[in-house]
Amino acid sequence: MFEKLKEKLGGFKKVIGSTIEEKGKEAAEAGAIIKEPESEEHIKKEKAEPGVQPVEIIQEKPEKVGIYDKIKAAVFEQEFIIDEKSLKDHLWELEMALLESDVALPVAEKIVDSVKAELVGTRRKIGSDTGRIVETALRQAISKVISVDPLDFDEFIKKSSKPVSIVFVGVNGTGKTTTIAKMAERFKEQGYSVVIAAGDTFRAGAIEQIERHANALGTKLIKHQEGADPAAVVYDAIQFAKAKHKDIVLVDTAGRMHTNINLMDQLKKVCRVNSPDLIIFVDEAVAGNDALERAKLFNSAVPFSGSILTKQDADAKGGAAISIAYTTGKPILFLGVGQTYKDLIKFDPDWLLDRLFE
Ligand SMILES: Nc1nc2c(ncn2[C@@H]2O[C@H](COP(=O)(O)OP(=O)(O)O)[C@@H](O)[C@H]2O)c(=O)[nH]1
Ligand SMILES: [Mg+2]
Repeated sequence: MFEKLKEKLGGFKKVIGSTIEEKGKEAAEAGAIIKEPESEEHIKKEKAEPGVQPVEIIQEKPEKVGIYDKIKAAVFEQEFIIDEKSLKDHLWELEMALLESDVALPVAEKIVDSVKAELVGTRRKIGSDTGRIVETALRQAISKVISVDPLDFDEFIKKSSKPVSIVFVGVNGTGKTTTIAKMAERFKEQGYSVVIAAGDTFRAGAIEQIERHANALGTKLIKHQEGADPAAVVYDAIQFAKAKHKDIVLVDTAGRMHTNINLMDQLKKVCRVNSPDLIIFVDEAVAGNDALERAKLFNSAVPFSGSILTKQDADAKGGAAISIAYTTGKPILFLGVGQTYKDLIKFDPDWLLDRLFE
């Protein structure tokens, strides 16, 4: 999980860290006294016009060794400024690395811009821990793009009046049905009672599939015949939950291509008739940029509250998790990391950042 992205970021951190270190060393070894930039304007000017050196380097040639040593020591406590020119190539490499890891272009650009803003033109102490400086810049940049409109899922469930209904949407084969089973298991462990609605009345065998899960989990299933109106199945499931004081209704739906207008209309109807408390978009991490496109279209048809990315166990790249949150403006809520009921991880941005930089 995320190995590739982690490796790329690690490589970037190293290369750029040593470039900055090099620059600091050069200044120090030249025995230069680095003057403070005259004003903030000066720094801004450098940002606007790369090449204008904001730092004046005065070559001091001390006569006595003793004084020279003193100056050198003093230089290490001085600061220098990282200019755009020395980072340009590295920032380009960072952008390529992000794209190769399935981070979508606008998201990669945003990350690179904020790393640049963080590093270029800021004063750094000579001799400071460059690895840490770069890591902090990267962490902040990624954190900015994934920390969108947070939804504290468990708190939301706790506070909502019951039953809480959750509809799972997405294309075929991404893991909706499996995820519903995993969520049912998680809710039961938290002490909630669960009802599942067999809302995939479209695909042959779908009702049997969810029924097997419901039986294995000891969960009530509300189902109609194959081909029935899914909006009616969901309606019945919610009525059942209300009558029997059940806490959670998990709604399975047929996978549909985001381009299939009839099926998308059917999904809109399911949501319009039943006003679910949450709509969750499910897609697979391995789909990368395809997942992103689908997320956008589903979100415009049935605006969802958050996403679940499945098959993260099979995806080394990791970019989809970053891109989907940024592009839809909705948080990733969980990651599917395997095929058993326990293979569901609650997602939060800090968890991902710790993983990427551990
Ligand atoms: N490796 C892995 N496989 C998964 C995960 N989630 C679902 N799957 C598998 O993906 C396939 C399709 O899942 P299913 O739930 O039927 O997808 P649906 O069509 O969206 O309902 C099944 O073989 C699942 O076992 C996951 O997190 N990791
Ligand atoms: Mg299914």
